[in-house]
Amino acid sequence: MSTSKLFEPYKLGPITLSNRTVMAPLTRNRAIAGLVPNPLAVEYYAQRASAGLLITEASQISQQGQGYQDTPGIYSKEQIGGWKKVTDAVHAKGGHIFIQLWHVGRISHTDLQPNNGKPVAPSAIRAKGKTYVNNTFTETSEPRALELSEIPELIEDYRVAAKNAIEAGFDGVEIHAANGYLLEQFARDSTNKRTDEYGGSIENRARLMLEVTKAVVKEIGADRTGIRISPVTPANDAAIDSDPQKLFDYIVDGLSAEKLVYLHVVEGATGGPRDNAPFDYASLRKRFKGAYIGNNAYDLALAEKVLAAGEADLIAFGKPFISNPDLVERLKTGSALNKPDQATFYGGGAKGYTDYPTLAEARQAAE
Ligand code: 8OZ
Repeated sequence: MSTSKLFEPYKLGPITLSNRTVMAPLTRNRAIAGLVPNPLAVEYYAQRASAGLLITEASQISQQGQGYQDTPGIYSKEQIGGWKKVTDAVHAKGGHIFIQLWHVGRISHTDLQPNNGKPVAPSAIRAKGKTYVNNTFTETSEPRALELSEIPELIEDYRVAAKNAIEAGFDGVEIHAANGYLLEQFARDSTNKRTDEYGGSIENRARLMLEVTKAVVKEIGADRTGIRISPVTPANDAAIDSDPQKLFDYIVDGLSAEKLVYLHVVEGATGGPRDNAPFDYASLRKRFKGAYIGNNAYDLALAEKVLAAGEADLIAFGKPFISNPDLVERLKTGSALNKPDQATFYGGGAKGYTDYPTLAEARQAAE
């Protein structure tokens, strides 16, 4: 039985997590009509409620913010109602849950956009790569640059989504500022070629992320607001910034000044190597006053090492949580893990979603 820090409680703002594991946000593309969370999501998240903190799959703040089919939203009454069932079930099992607020920016397709318009981005630069629409992988559409006059309504969409999240019973929200989506597109000089106050200098490129953060904090409070960043990921065709360290040191200073409850960092290439590019994560850790959540390819040994060294407060696991509803119990007892089935990650029903067995269920089945 492990006695590492990973299984000790942690006070995150007003809530106390029962341990230091976090279920990372995981896109599953199972929303039903109206982009309402699937009723199966109630069981899926409740099955995983022994995580210290659950973060939902990325959920778009508006129709414009959607980039893949069947991802849930957090902008309609029906969506709020669907999520309320999820949060109630998680809370009934003693768990805690944040929702990830998402705007994909240019990683979208005209078929998903209001009036089949172009997806929006800092600049009209198309991402090389595919999104999933109409039941198939499809090239992303050419985006258009957001007008300066559209930025206040965009920030307003984040604010309303945060308000909706609290109405839906979430313990807080995570602003998705990672993985090549809108806020990261604005931050990096590879994807942002604007000449107004949202482009050019680091200060200007960070502006949207910090303004969104301020709006969300003002609406729901800093102790219920976290953010996810990925300083050097190549995800979604976002070439690494010309000076990622300077950029993200500046951003994290700004986030810390807002007193956000946590900073969630994808270290390295999302879902890939942790050392794809040089970056000093300790610098972010030092600058940020709230909790630091480390993520990307952690196993038990690395999680224990990093927590023991004080390099992180919490550790987020992604794929292991897909295939192990009782991941915490398995890690604690040194038990084998179920392997995730990639074929059922995106779309479909209960298979590969709510049917992964717990240790007890596996034992029973073996009898
Ligand atoms: C996998 C497939 C589609 C979207 C991310 C929201 O990378 C995602 C995502 C992951 O942050």
